[in-house]
Formats: sequence, C-alpha cells, structure tokens
Amino acid sequence: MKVGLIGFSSSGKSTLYRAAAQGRAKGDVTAVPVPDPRFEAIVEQVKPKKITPATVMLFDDLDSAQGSGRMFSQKFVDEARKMDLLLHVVRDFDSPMASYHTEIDALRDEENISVEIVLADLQIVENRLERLAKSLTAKNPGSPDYIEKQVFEKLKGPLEDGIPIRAMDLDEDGETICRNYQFLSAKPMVVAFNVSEDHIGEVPAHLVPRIAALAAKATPAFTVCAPLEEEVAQLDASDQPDFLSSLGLTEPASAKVIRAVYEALGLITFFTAGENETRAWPLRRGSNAVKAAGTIHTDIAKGFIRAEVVHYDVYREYGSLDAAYSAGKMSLEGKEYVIQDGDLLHIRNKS
Ligand SMILES: Nc1nc2c(ncn2[C@@H]2O[C@H](COP(=O)(O)OP(=O)(O)O)[C@@H](O)[C@H]2O)c(=O)[nH]1
Ligand SMILES: [Mg+2]
Repeated sequence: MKVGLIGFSSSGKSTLYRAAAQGRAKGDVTAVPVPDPRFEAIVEQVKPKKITPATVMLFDDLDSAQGSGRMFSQKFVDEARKMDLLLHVVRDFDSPMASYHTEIDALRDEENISVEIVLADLQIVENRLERLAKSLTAKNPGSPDYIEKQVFEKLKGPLEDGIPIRAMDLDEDGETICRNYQFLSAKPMVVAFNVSEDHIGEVPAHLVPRIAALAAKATPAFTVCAPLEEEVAQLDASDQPDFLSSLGLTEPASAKVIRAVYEALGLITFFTAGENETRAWPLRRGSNAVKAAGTIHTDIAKGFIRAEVVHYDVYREYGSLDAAYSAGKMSLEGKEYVIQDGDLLHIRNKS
C-alpha cells in the first residue's frame, strides 16, 4: 500500500517521514513498520529467528505545493494519483525556513491544499461532462457514457461545495468510475498537524474544531511534533518509553498516525507465530480465511484445508499458543471464516 506525503514545503513532511521510518529511511521511499503492541508481545514470547512486521510504503517528496500560483504541478498530480492514501502534513509551528507564508496559519494551509485537491477533481468532472454533453451514446440509457454522465452529474454539486469524493456515498457504478479516474479527493486522507514543541501531546484549541470537521469529512486528523518524533525514533527502543513518559506521553504520535493510515486503508492485521518467522500480515477488512492463506502463499490457499484460529486476546490470556491449544481455545475454521483483526492463524493445507 502506497502512502504519499503531501503538504506545503517546509511543513515537516521529510521530518515526519524519517521519524515514521524509525531509522530505516533510505531515499524517498521506505517500507514503514506499522506499530503494533500486540505484535511486539507475540515476538517477545515466541522469540522467533525472523521478525516481519506489517508495513506500508511511505513516499516522501511527491513534489507538492510550493504556495504560489497554481499549487500542484503536473508531476505532483501524476505521482499522487498512484498513491493509495495521501498523508497531509500541515505546519503549525513558527519557522524561518517556511518561505511561502511568513505567518503561521494551519487552518488556511490545510484548507488551501484540501480545496486544491477537490478542484483538481472538479476540473476533470467538468471537462468530461462537457464532452459527454455532445456525445450521442451518452443519451443511450445503459451505455457506459450514459452511466458515467449520471455519476459525474452527482459528483459535481458536492465537489463545488468543497466536499471530497471520499466523503460521498457512491453506488457501485460511482465507485468503479472514480477508481478508474484515480480522483485525488476519492483517496483516503489522513491529516497530521505539525505543532510546535510547546504543544507536545496536546491539541491546540485553534485546531480542535477543524479536527472535528475533518473527521466529519472522512478524514482522520492528528497533531504531531515532527522533530520530537525524529528524536524519539533515533533512541534505542529500550530508551523510548522513559523519554516519552518524561514528556507525559505513552507512545510517539507518529505511531498513532501510521496506525490511522493503516486503518484508513481498510486494513486489519493477522499474525503467524512461528519459531522460524513471526509475522504480522496486512489484510483487507472483511477478507475470509482463503484470502488470508493466499496472502501468505498462493499454494497455501490452493491446498487450504482448515484455519486454526486463536484470537490475540485469548492468546494473551493463556500466555502462549501451546497453552491456548491445550485449553481447547483453538477454533477450526473453514474457507469462508471472516478473519478478525488480531487473529493468530495456522493454515492446515495439502501443500
Ligand atoms: N520548530 C519546528 N521545526 C520543525 C518542525 N517540523 C519541521 N521543522 C523544521 O522545518 C524544516 C523543514 O522541515 P522538512 O521536514 O524538511 O519539511 P518538508 O519540506 O515538508 O519536507 C526543517 O528544518 C525541520 O527541522 C516542528 O514541528 N517544529
Ligand atoms: Mg521534504
């Protein structure tokens, strides 16, 4: 899953990118581990030879907005279209580096980018509707042009009101067409307000209403302090908890943001706890057991017999998989079983 960082220059994108990459950042693209205390607990108990967390691909530097004239370059739009989710970083700290606006105004910056994204989609919709108005086949009920025209007419009004496509209720035709057009405002988005050091661990009052308004537009929003996050990421894992608690925090804000990204992508996690490899696997919410087996290996899906399932909560209660199995807490599930977030799986298969 591809996550692209967007936002004005010097808003803190690269800083947050390096923090989230936890020391693994190489170039502009990094597979970022999804923080998951459950996975850490499993690893701690199993002590496997190989540890493979779930990851998302984080893309820094999509060449986003500079803040003058037309905000989005064609290169930016082309790159952003390839992403599965946009992570919008907004500056809410004072910086001599910020060349585009001297005064801090996070609400203005957030809105400018969000509006531009909606306008980019509106322009495509309007251009296409103009063509379709001249199309004869678009008058033919049931034709692809006719369906597209109906969908686009429904999108136009809300887009004019600044509503992103992701916040609209689309029918199946709408979903398909929007996917084909790769509309930017149809992509899930998470907003990270990059606050100054004196607002660590709190939400400044001026951001509270905006964060609520964004949530109502299907856009989870958080505050982070990117340089602090980077500092935390540079510490040894064993030193992080003390440092965080000295600031009154339980975990880095970037962990929360990456988890929100993961959730906004519609992903849940299942685990395989082996002594050779213990692994967290991302899976589309609502997927069944064969689909999960196929994520591990196509052969395992083909030879699927049954899934042995122990949920993480049960695993924790008994302390190990062996103990949970001995207590009869393992359930055998068939192909159609819907995987739950936190399931530990072992797939019985013929291969
Ligand atoms: N004071 C302060 N400086 C920050 C913060 N976030 C980023 N910076 C600084 O702002 C500058 C630009 O950050 P960068 O991550 O490169 O921004 P980008 O252009 O969006 O990638 C760097 O010098 C950062 O150290 C913050 O929360 N507070
Ligand atoms: Mg940068």
